[in-house]
Amino acid sequence: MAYTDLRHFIQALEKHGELKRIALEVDPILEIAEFADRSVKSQGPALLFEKPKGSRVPVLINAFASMRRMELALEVGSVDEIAARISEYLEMRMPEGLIGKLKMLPKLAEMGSFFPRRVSDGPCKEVIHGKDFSLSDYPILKCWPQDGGRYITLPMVFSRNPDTGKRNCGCYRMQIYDDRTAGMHWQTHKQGAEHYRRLEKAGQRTRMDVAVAIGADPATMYSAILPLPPDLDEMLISGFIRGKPVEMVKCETSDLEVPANSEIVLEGYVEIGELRTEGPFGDHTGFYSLADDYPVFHLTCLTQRKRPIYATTIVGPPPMEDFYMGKAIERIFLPLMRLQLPEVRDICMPAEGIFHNLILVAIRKSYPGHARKVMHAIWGLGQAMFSKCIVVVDEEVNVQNVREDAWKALNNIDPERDIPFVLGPVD
Ligand SMILES: Cc1cc2nc3c(=O)[nH]c(=O)nc-3n(C[C@H](O)[C@H](O)[C@H](O)COP(=O)(O)O)c2cc1C
Ligand SMILES: [Mn+2]
Repeated sequence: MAYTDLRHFIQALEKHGELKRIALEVDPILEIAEFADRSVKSQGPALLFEKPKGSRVPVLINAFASMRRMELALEVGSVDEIAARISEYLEMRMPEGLIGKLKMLPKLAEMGSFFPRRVSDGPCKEVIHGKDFSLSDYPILKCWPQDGGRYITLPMVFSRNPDTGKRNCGCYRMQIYDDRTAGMHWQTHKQGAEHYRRLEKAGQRTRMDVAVAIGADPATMYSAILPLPPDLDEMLISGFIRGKPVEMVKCETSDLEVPANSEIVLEGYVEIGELRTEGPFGDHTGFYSLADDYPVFHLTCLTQRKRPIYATTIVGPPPMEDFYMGKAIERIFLPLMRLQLPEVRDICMPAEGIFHNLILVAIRKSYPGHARKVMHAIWGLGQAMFSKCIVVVDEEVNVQNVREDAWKALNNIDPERDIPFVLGPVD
């Protein structure tokens, strides 16, 4: 049964002993992050800070920070079940004969039921602030001592492709500048940045509508980080994962839509051409990302539930919450990778490789040079383009066992012959 919203998921976490409430006053400036870091490093539960200092809004963190919690979030016994469901659809072909076609009808009907649905109202509109509102009312974290400020770290950022009209939702951190402006850290390869570039190039409009939802049912929140192809709607994929359409409601000040079950919605725009220094930020690499110029998000309206919950995360030296979110991506996307590359048996992105520094790949090798073909193919696959090192091993090596991989790979390579260097985009 699909979660209706974030609080429904919180109930489930609590029921399964996966959540701890903290009634003590804790400061969103550095303190909450420190608790969250220690908790995830010691396999602790998700944390709900009921009394963040300086705000009446509780803070949820580490809600996805273990494989068990990922399974609860996606409502599966194992994330491999989602991979299996994807494979089932991928293998679906038009069958022969009437009986065969009739048998397919239920599957096709199921597919139709994943599409997002527009509704006229929703809990995210319980309170509408058109005039008096400030980002400082929310317990937005400062995560690390040298961070440039407070950051919204787990938003769902909605925008539309100006050419196709297709919606995108991506998770891009936002640095708080003041009551109503924030940095919009969409990296140049991401869809938000692509929409911005297209508008800039068209040169007709000076503003790009952007809506930011914070906190929703977990599949919808999770869909914002999935490395989907451009123009594939994250809300459709969330519907597929939940087995229930995502209900979307129109914004007050733009034509964008946001999940009706959101906790908090920031409506606004990015001014084309306006850039401002963003960062530094203690990043998922475990190092600070340096300050750089990014677009500025201007808040024009804020809508929320009566008593919203603020969902966030911190990234830093691995493993952090994002490792578990990424591990689930690794499992869910394997069947899609195998569609292009059936010789791939398994892949592993170990925590220390922070997603883009290392991918271990086991293949069924059929010919000389096969490993090189696989490497180049992976560099050509969506966000796998960021992979700094791809290590290809034979299928009998268990890529999930990093010790075994280091041992066998290092023992058997002739570095001069076996390591090709190439140029490509980086994270
Ligand atoms: C916790 C977390 C924070 C993230 N922060 C950013 C960010 O600040 N900028 C960015 O471009 N991607 C960030 N990402 C990665 C994107 O969400 C991810 O690449 C996503 O697939 C982008 O979606 P898009 O392809 O629709 O643009 C973050 C991911 C996670 C899990
Ligand atoms: Mn996308």
